Amino acid sequence: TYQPFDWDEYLKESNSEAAPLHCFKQAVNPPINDFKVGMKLEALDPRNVTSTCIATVINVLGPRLRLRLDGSDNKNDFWRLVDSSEIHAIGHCEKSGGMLQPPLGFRMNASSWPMFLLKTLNGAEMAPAKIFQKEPLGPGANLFVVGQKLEAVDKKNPQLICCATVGAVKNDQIHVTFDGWRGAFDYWCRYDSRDIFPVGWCAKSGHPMQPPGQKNHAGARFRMRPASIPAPIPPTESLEADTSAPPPPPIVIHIRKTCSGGPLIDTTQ
Ligand code: MLY
Repeated sequence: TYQPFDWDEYLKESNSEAAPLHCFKQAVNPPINDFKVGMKLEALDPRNVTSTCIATVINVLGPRLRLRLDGSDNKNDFWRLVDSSEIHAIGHCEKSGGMLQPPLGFRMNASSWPMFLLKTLNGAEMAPAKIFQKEPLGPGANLFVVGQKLEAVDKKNPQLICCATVGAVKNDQIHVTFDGWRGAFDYWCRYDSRDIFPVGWCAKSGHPMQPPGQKNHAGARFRMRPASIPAPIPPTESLEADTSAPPPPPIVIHIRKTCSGGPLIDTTQ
């Protein structure tokens, strides 16, 4: 059975606080996801945000959609919340005086776009306008404080939402650091990014959450350990020189004379 991550326990053990709800541009209650795999919609091309393209829902996870631009490849999928301002029902672009564009990297000749569009939309299942949700307003200023915990999209593995900490705050940006991952996945983003969520958002929305990694001391301290195995001794106690103990005996290494010990071993002695 799926056990949700115990944030209360983690906040206590790490002696830290959750960033308050009002810091985030997220709905107080995560939006309902009525989208189905295969539905088509309009989305801004993430690689060329001046273009509105046709996208297909490839996957759904909690209130998020995995999207693929029609006419593009399967290597550039992206995730959007159902209350993203970057997705709309088919027809929205034309109603607002725009024209649907081929995605960046359209796999056919540009001249075949009008016919491709026609064939793509013919008989397609289009996501109804009523299942799109209005984007929340969000805070008017950066209210984050260094050390606060949050849940954040791992931009290198964007299907994942993970345990994270505000590592730094600068003007309208925050540095998102992933607990237990030694900085390899950290990034800066605006305080009103749609990729950051309050503690408990995943559990509330039915989205999986990645617990802290175990690749640094912070992660290791919170790793689940059976009660039968004693806690490791902190390095300050185990590695510091103990002047009361006698010096250890010299180490003797025996090497057979017929063997080569390498350039640093003198076998003539
Ligand atoms: N298999 C990948 C996943 C890394 C995920 C890191 N996130 C959770 C911050 C790896 O180990 O590199």
